[in-house]
Amino acid sequence: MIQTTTTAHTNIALIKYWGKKDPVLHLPYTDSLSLTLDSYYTTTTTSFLAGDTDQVRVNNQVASPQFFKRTQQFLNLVRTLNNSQQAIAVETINHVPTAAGLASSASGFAALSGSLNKLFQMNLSRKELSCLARRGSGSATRSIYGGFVQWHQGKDNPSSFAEAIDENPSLPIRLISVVISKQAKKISSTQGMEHAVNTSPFYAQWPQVVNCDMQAMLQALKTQDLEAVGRIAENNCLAMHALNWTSRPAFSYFTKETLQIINLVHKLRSRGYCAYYTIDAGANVKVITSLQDVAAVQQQIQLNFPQAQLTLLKPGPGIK
Ligand code: 2P0
Repeated sequence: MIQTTTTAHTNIALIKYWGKKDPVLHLPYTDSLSLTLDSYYTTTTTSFLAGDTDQVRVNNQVASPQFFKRTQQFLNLVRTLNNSQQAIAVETINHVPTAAGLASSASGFAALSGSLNKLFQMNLSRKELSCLARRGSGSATRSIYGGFVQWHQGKDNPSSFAEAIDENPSLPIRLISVVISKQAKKISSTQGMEHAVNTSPFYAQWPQVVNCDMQAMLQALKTQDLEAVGRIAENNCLAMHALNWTSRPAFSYFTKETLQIINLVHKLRSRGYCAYYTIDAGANVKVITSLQDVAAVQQQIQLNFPQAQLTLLKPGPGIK
């Protein structure tokens, strides 16, 4: 039996993707930029099945109907590309604990794309693989590569791909994932960004904001300016969330604790620590800091939020 396995790591966006100009192809309105993370990854094995029913298992259990449906849609796409009707078995192991507050769809669809690429002997380049992963989930586009990664929005399927900017960063960046809420978010990323695109009067500004932030971020990475990387990421994150606050009706992923952690980060920064924050489509906060300050920053967060679960994150590799 032919069986192929691929591992892909999660990523955190420092310049956010928020809005699709083509919801079917998952073409975003803007570029985005992320850091692939070391500790959290997904390993996916695929094989052909004799019958005509796909099988999807996650962490050694039959997948939920919702997970099965999303995976099968992706299998259908890959079968169409390969002129195939064969049923497929998918075995996914997520080393992304829900407690980490990070999405597993990025690593999940990147790993699935890599595994199917080998199973169908498609011989896709990494650039083509990132296009394929995009069809599963936008953020998966970036998880093909390690380190700092830019996703070019593009104008059609082949031109919307990710590219490595620095796969083995020497920048001493560290992240602390601060999990304060394990409740499932009420509004998914897909729904949240769609609502912002359709109703926020400020959405028209978003592409300009991202263009500016992207230029500044690329420059900061070139000059290895970690404080600038943190500052630009924090500002971009706030601009993304402002789209949600200004949607009609307005919504927010922030909770009381989110704002309290933001305040603490400001306080730590005023005391001279390298500390910035970024927040995705949820209440949890990722604190951006330096190798030098990470221990002190971590200690201060834990002291102020004894109930929070903290995880230390470093740059990670691309798919294997
Ligand atoms: C990002 N997020 O750039 C942004 C920032 C969350 C906030 O991409 O609809 O699961 O499947 O393309 O990739 C999370 O959304 O959304 C995300 P779909 P995805 O990382």
